[in-house]
Amino acid sequence: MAATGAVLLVLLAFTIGVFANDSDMLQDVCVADRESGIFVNGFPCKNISMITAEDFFFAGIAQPGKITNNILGSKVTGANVQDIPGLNTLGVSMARVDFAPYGLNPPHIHPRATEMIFVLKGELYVGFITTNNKLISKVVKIGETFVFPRGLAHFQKNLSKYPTAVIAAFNSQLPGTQQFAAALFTSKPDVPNDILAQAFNINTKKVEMIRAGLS
Ligand SMILES: *[C@@H]1O[C@H](CO)[C@@H](O)[C@H](O)[C@H]1NC(C)=O
Ligand SMILES: *[C@@H]1O[C@H](CO)[C@@H](O)[C@H](O)[C@H]1NC(C)=O
Ligand SMILES: CC(=O)N[C@H]1CO[C@H](CO)[C@@H](O)[C@@H]1O
Repeated sequence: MAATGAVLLVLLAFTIGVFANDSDMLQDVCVADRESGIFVNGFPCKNISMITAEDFFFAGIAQPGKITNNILGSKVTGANVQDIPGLNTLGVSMARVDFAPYGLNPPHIHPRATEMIFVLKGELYVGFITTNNKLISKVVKIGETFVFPRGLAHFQKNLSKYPTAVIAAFNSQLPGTQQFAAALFTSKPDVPNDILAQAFNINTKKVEMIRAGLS
């Protein structure tokens, strides 16, 4: 019985380890045809005779992103399959994050990817939290890298006196992002106040205060 359990556990770990990534490609390229109106896992392919270098090119992370959220003071600029159709089925993407003074990229997860950051400039306090609620954190500086394992809560905060930015790499064409504060307090329709009050052990007035502060 114990042996069967162990085998099942190993199989489960194996399955998660091996299959927890974007699907393998079955051809050279499958440039996303976002006008097709067909919904599949990923995007259908453009006619290969119609593809060009532009399908594989993006200049959008060459320059700092414009920071418009003054509470958080950070801006994420994606470079994923929504920006680069040639990434469809390739299982990788990037992003750039720019930080205002004391700017924060707030706690969030990427359901489909591990993330590796490279500090372009400045100094950041970064961390992730394991499923045992252990915080793994570090101050990282220009030229240094840090890894946020797939699906775990993580954040980055600008600490330095200098302009701060990171480049992020992901093992998914579209890693997806879910910010905890936004997901819980600004969803449409609302998560009921009593659910949040009970979850955070606060009263519903405080739930409404948090909601108001975020929207
Ligand atoms: C792909 O494009 C080529 C060139 O325009 C065309 O000859 C061919 O019929 C197209 N294939 C399909 C399946 O539409
Ligand atoms: C963070 O970066 C901005 C520029 O994006 C810079 O002006 C600011 O001084 C930095 N913040 C801190 C706390 O050093
Ligand atoms: C590196 C890796 O884990 N690759 C796997 C990704 O997922 C596909 C199935 O979708 C596997 O075939 C790969 O081995």
